[in-house]
Amino acid sequence: MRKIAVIAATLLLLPVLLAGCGSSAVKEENTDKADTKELITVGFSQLGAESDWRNTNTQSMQEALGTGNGFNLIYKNGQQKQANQITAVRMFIQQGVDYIVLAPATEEGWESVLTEARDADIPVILVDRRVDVADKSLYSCWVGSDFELESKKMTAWLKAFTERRNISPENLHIVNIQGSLGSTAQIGRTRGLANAARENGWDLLAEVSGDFTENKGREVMGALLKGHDNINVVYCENDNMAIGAIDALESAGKRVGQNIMNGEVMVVSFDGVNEQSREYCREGKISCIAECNPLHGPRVEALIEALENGETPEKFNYVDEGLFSCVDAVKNVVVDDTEYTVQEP
Ligand code: GZL
Repeated sequence: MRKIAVIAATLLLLPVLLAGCGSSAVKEENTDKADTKELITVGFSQLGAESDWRNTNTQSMQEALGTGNGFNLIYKNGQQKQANQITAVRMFIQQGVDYIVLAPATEEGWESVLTEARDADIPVILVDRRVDVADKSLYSCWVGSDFELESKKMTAWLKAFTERRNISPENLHIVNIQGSLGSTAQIGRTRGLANAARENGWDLLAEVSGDFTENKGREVMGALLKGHDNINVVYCENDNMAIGAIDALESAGKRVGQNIMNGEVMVVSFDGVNEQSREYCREGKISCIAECNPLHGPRVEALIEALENGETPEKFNYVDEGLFSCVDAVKNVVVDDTEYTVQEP
């Protein structure tokens, strides 16, 4: 947008400049223009509003990229549809924004629109989930979570819990209520559980997507209970689905907790943003939450400032995240030689 502003200002001043008589008033005006820092226009394509995590992420971006911080933010909600996001990115290109920030719903199918952005000389910053493109120069940088590490922390917690309670690995009968299929968060959290189940000898009964929403989580849990009578661990790839799943479990007369050898069903989850899920964690209805940090706004602001200063930021920027639980059996876990202390939610 600033590009358009500069060209327009120059064309307006051209007659005066050509006449070789820029009056002091024009000069002062021109000087004034040079002094006022133009707002940086950012087109932000958010994937949707499916969860509390997503809404907190949106709020963080809107606060960091507000006019008070020197930004003109154009926000578009993709309603979890890639086609809507591609339309939004194309609109940003036509508008001539200074930067595009993209939170992609899924990893595949971004080459052509990101190529159009590069051809228009508009830098793209990715937030949260990733895109699967061969040419990594199609985006300047990415900020988000290591989703497989989140899963490794969760499964390390689950392994430590079974060892402290002398539960044989083969007695864990797990269902995975997955996030939106093809999203980086789902891919990493699903892979982490599948690897741990194979390595530890856990019985992974089913993997079904709840699309990161509470209603779908409730619906999927109900269907899983009809198909399996021995479920004792429900691994939910976000809090909203865990809340829906707990509702379905209790409606079916199940007790939710840690006494899984005596009929209770353990629920574990990801995010730690939703207040209801944090309350459930304090009550023990959710046994463990792997934190997923939504506050990417300040990081994106810093990345844009770096790019404005001609710097080359790190390509991949990871946020720090922990583990929440009130189950006293496990105080910390070690993953890839790093110790994570379990915190109260
Ligand atoms: C994770 C993010 C996921 C959250 C869900 O970074 O992509 O999407 O875990 C959200 O709550 O819907």
